[in-house]
Amino acid sequence: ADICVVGLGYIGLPTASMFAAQGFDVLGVDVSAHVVEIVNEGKIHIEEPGLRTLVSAAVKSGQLRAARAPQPAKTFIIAVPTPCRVNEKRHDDRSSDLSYVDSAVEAILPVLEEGDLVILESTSPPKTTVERVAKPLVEAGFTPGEDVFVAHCPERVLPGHILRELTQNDRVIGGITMACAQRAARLYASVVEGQIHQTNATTAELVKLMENTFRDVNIALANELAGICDHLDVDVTRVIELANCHPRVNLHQPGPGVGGHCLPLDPWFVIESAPEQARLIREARLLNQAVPRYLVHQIKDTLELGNSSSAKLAIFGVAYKGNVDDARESPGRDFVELLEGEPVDVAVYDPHVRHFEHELVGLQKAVQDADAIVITAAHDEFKFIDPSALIGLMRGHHVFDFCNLLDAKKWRSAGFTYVGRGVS
Ligand code: SAJ
Repeated sequence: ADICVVGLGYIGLPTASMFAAQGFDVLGVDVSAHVVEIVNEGKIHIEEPGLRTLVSAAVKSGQLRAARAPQPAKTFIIAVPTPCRVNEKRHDDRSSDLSYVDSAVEAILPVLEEGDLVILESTSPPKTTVERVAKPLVEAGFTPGEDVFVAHCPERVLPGHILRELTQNDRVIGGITMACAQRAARLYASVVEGQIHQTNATTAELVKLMENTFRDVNIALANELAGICDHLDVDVTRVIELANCHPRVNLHQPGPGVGGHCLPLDPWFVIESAPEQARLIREARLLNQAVPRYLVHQIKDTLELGNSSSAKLAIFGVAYKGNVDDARESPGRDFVELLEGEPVDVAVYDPHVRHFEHELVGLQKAVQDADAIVITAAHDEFKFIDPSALIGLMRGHHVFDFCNLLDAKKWRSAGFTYVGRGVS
């Protein structure tokens, strides 16, 4: 094959099919027999707009096929998960788990030949490319930059827009040596329309991590501001709107917490690599992590929920953000888990999510006899709900709009007590 992509998940499969669509002969590798079978049938196992058509065309044309182990190829692209787990010793700390990267490198080594290029696309802690990719190759007798080429090219696409962003975004390419960066840059230049920036591997790792850390720290600032506004009885939305009229200010939006597979994890890779230096990043991460707990308290205080009284809450939205179907690492999930320890009945409604541990119910059933509606994901559908059609079904009349998504006036005039995020 021209290219062997190891890991056929949210990044690997779109990447493999993009190269295949450009005429490369691509082999996709996954340890899961199920994934290999599905892809070979021209189908997909993940949701992403446009991906089904692309994969099906690539498989039909013979440019893309899947297997469970790598085969000889000129280029290997590693796109495996790099999870971050709660530290056993310090529970408010997390540590990276690079075992999938290690196994990918181990699987590639037996088929690696002189002149080949190995690229790590997975988001990784600083120095991973040097220590976990290049080093094993050196130990196997290769000399990176001379007889093999090693680079880090982090993916930077937004779920829901992956196919467009794969080709249009700029790419940062970090080589173990300059020759490595140049080799990888040539490959991406043939499929990417955005600019290609070359640097060294550790810089590229930190660039990717800091993009998401920038977002996380800024959201923490917005979440802190929401708390300040609660305290001062000022409307946070108005503060942000007016402050952002300044040409050099861009306050982010507060919300029910920060979810997804990137923002809640990537800052930990930076913290882990420089714990003494990364103090603000750590503080911001812990602040964002604590938001659901703070808001559950706010609900309990407002509804005057003691240990003896009980209530029914309708949680709207357990996806990690608006208009996606992905409920892993989501603030809504944190709310459901936190409320499990309270004397409340929880009903979950989400028009996008299909798989969730807690039972998912329809809108009517969720609000039936409920005391409050709690918005924890900014799905567009919620904006079109008619509050006057719901209030009669409910026992109470509270709405906690933690995404500041709803039209407060409309809900108030329908008889609801509206509480927004940093807006009371
Ligand atoms: N959020 C806020 N307030 C905001 C913006 C977002 O509370 O002002 C919350 C969202 O509701 C969500 C979380 O942050 O819970 C993350 O959402 P997101 O849209 O910021 O990011 P992701 O995780 O979907 O994708 C990010 C993107 N990174 C950046 O925009 C810098 C994407 O480009 C990356 O490729 C992706 O992470 C990744 O894979 O690293």
